[in-house]
Amino acid sequence: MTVVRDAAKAALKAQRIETPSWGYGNSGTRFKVFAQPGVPRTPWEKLDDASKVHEFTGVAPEVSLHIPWDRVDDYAALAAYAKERGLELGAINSNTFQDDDYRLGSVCHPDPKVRRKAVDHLLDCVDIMDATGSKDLKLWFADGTNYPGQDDIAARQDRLAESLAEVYARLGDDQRILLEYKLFEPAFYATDVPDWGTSYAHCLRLGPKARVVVDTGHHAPGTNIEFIVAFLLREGRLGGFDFNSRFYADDDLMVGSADPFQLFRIMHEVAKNGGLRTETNVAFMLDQCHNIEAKIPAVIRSVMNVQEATAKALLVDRDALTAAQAAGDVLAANAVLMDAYNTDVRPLLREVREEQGLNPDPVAAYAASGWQERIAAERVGGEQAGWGA
Ligand code: AOS
Ligand code: ZN
Ligand code: ZN
Repeated sequence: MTVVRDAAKAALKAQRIETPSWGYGNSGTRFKVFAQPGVPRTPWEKLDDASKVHEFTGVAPEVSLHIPWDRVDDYAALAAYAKERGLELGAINSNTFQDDDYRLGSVCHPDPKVRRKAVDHLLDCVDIMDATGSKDLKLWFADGTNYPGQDDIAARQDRLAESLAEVYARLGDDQRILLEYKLFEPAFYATDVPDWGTSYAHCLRLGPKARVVVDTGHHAPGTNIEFIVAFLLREGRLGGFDFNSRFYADDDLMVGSADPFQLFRIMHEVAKNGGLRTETNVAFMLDQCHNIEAKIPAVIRSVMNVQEATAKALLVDRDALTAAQAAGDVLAANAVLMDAYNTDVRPLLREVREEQGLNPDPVAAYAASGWQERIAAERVGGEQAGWGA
């Protein structure tokens, strides 16, 4: 078991969890967004906050940006600013859902002029990636219809495929499209990329630089997300995660808060199927909004929740599991998984942090750092980061 523990510790130290710029700003649900003192007013200040999360956890060096919420004049300067703080700019998230033009969709819109505008925005996002050094363009489309008959479902797929192909052709050799799916909302009848199968089919047509991103909050209740993860990893098409929790629909609560067992099952499939290896290139991103809870501590807690699920997944006794599965011993196989899940991994993670020169308790270390008091005093007025993602 010492060997397993040591390997787990090494993997935990190597883990990278990307945090979202919009998680630091005043964002939340489509209802009231409760303003908090000291929230960032600019993308630069969002990076300052993200650097605190990395400072106290040691595993969150990347920050996803959202365009236009994080629009700046000089993206190379923003990347340099990130670098000075030990950070890197991660996925660029596009926005083809906020303008009035997008009432009937963006890349699937029946009017070619609107599709052109949407595709041009996506191409702009690739230009930004060139400047920031970001490798991933994360696409989520709010496209869909609210009423049967409103538009032609198959024609919308054709428009989507055509738009995606144009963006794909613009990608550099080491850049990727990560295509996100979402069952419903804001469209209520037929979403144009509602599930992993639709995303996967488009990615297959596009080519090897297109992969599926799994937002944990975007499924029907009861969906077996870990099956999707295992399948996509096996096909080499899992691009990454948008981690969050949901109780009912897409509500972007802290990952691991609603169903830690589900997160463990997902991380077990990730770990078992090579998803933690650098070369597999799976992006572990958070996609969350913190509306009533303090933002930076919430991001720290979320990172820790991912670490805990990962630690448990890494402690699964794989030899025992394989042996029980081969013997058809249902109860023994299930017990192997449950033993790992029921292990208290917090002492192990405290050890990992100490070995990395970190405070074993990131939440307490952040609270003691005085950063929260400082930003509350220095930053007057926070920007509205945008509609909840
Ligand atoms: C929307 O529901 C999604 O979860 C997106 O991932 C979102 O668009 C993005 O993360 C930020 O805009
Ligand atoms: Zn998402
Ligand atoms: Zn979402």
